[in-house]
Amino acid sequence: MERKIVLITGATAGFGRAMAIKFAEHNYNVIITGRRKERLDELEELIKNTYEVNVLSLCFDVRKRAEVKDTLDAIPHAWKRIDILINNAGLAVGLSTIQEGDIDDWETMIDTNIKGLLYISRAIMPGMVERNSGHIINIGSVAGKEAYLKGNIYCATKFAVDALTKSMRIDLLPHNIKVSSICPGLAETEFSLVRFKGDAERAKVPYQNIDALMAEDIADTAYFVASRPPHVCISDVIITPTGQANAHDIFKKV
Ligand code: NDP
Ligand code: 8X3
Repeated sequence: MERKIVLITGATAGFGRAMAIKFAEHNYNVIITGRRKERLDELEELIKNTYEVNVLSLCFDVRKRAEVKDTLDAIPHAWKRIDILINNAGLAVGLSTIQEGDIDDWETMIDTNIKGLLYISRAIMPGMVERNSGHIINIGSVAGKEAYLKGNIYCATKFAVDALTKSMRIDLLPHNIKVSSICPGLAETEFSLVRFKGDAERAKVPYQNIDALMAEDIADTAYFVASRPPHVCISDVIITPTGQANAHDIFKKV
């Protein structure tokens, strides 16, 4: 049987990298994307040396509309039939009250988490519609279920991901396309390092005194969601560490 193809945005770190490895382990051909070319090259090498699958690396910035379209339009024919799109690329930048927020940080989050997801999806959805088949998995967050102190714009972008997931599911319903979201809580990746702009000491704090989720937990979940039978669509998964009840309530061991 022909191998299925999964396209994972933001595969140079964290969830995206773990998901690329997980899907390769399950015999998928994987398209990996991100801005850091050396990381893409390293992951491509690792997957090709470990699994008998094909890898296509695409280095681009999801915020750049023309770059997204041109890159995805130019995918080699053999890779065009994308079965699963995982919209994972995203970030939080900064953690401050809304009245003190940095507008450049706001733009980065809105451009990446909302507009980037839309640019990618707009390029991939017509092929899925044409084939009357496909699955889109959007990575949301507990921050898209409840707002939390100083989360403001990041939360708003993840609320938008929630709304877009629901909208996609409705609009794509006649075309046999599954649309799911996975909404993680605290997970130890490069997320905090990016949020705190490279301040490694500050970035450690959220993960102290709690067994946070690991990227592999999200990869397992994504593969579970993707591997249900054709008549089953998992709409939404909220996944947190056992020590976290929701976006606000985190139990730290002392
Ligand atoms: P990481 O920082 O470890 O990974 C983020 C990935 O997104 C990287 O591969 C990065 O690649 C990519 N990315 C960021 N900006 C762009 C861009 N402009 N263009 C292309 N790729 C980009 O974070 P996580 O793995 O934790 O985050 C993945 C997703 O999960 C995000 O959407 C995040 O909001 C969400 N999330 C994270 C949680 C957590 O606690 N970790 C919890 C809930 C949700 P590169 O820099 O190479 O471009
Ligand atoms: C990332 C989880 O709670 O840090 O989306 O916003 S949180």
